[in-house]
Amino acid sequence: MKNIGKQVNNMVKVITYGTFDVFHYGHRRLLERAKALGDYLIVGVTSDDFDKRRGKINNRQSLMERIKGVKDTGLADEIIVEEYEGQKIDDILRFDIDIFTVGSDWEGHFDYLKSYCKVIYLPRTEGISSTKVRTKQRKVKIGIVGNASFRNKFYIETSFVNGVQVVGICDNKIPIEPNLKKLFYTDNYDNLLDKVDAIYIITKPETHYMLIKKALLAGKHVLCESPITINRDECKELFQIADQNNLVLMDSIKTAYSTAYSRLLLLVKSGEIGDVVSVDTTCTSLLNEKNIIELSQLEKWNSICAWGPTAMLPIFQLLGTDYIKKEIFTYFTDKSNNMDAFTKIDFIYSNAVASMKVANGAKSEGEMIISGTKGYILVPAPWWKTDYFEVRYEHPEENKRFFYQLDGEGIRYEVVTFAKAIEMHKNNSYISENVSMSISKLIYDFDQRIDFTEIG
Ligand code: C2G
Repeated sequence: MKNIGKQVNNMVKVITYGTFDVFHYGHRRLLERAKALGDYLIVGVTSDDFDKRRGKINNRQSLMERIKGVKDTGLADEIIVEEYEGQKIDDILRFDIDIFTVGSDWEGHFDYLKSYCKVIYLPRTEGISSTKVRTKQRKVKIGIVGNASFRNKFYIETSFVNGVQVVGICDNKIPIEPNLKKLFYTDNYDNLLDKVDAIYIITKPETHYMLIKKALLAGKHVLCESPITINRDECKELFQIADQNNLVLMDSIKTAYSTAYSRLLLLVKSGEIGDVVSVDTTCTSLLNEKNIIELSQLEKWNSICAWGPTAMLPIFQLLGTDYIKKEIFTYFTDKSNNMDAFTKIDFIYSNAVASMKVANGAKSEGEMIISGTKGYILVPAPWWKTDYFEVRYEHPEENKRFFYQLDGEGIRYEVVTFAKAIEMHKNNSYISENVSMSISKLIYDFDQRIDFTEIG
């Protein structure tokens, strides 16, 4: 018996789901056959978030573009968005579906839906797939510059991203990491630049300016571990060169690409905690045998360069870069080499204050707190690679908790953004040039001891 919810009596309703990235012949054939199974076809297109959660981060197209691909066929009577695990059951009940269908690559996977409607697996069209279409597009060849051990993590994360490939490495020693041994190796930067379309720089900050400038002048795109330079004017100059030459120059701070972090920014900007009166960030990691991966990176970087950009990011992104005053407090371990064990910076804005603490020679709670006139946000340690935060109010029963999966500490999403920026000829970095320049300025002020107090 058909219920009242049906649009026409005895109409057979069919539903199918998919990502439909770079819509191709296989998709069309699937939709044609799905449509032929009944009278009314509903197509569920996966949301970007849902795809991310199920491990598909390589979509070339956004949700809207993918929906358009389906719509243009004229085969779907209705298009919906698939957003969560278990939604298929909800949809089948809600739309009073008679037939669920999907390609035979999913054979058996959706048998659990048989208690709700008929399930039909349609033979998959051989010889075509989104992956094939995507890989036909030329890959962006990336070269790594530098010896920080973090480079291995970058290499591994890059392998999850379509359209890019790490092909070479420039360092003064042959890499020992098994992954990196397979790459083209050179100790001559020009040789590397000859072989790549883009470079990822993970050397000490004082070397960045020359490396970036050379790469840009050679027509190569650049992703550089923050800070881009240790001087604001140099940073500005590099962005100008990139701009004039239609090249991408991106500041690399992986936290900016964590879903939880970017959702948190939007939540705050939409007034969820009222006006922001204070942003407080702490990033510390004491060097010991347990964090050997970070050890060799931080060994060479002082606290302000290793952690400063990450700690400054939410302050600048939430309160802007036009602070009225700042004061830097530093505890040195090795002053002659500019090695700070601990640095705290206080900022005063016209309507708010902020503070950041960074250390690789001292320990504290690595959390972030954003205080507002209606409530506050707490991101527990380690906040810079978080998948979770809480919005807290005066009455605890109103508190809200948010969780967003974070894969690869944000690195793979950062590389996806970099690759897309190169492809679209558009700098779509999550970190504005202004924020990057302000980070460089603060590092400069630290080096020049401007607004500076030494403690200890
Ligand atoms: N398809 C096909 N032949 C191909 C490629 C895809 O028949 N050569 C079918 C798939 O089997 C699927 C539909 O086209 O039914 C959409 O394919 P994708 O966009 O790859 O969707 P997928 O990620 O498989 O998502 O929860 C089920 C998923 O939503 C299906």
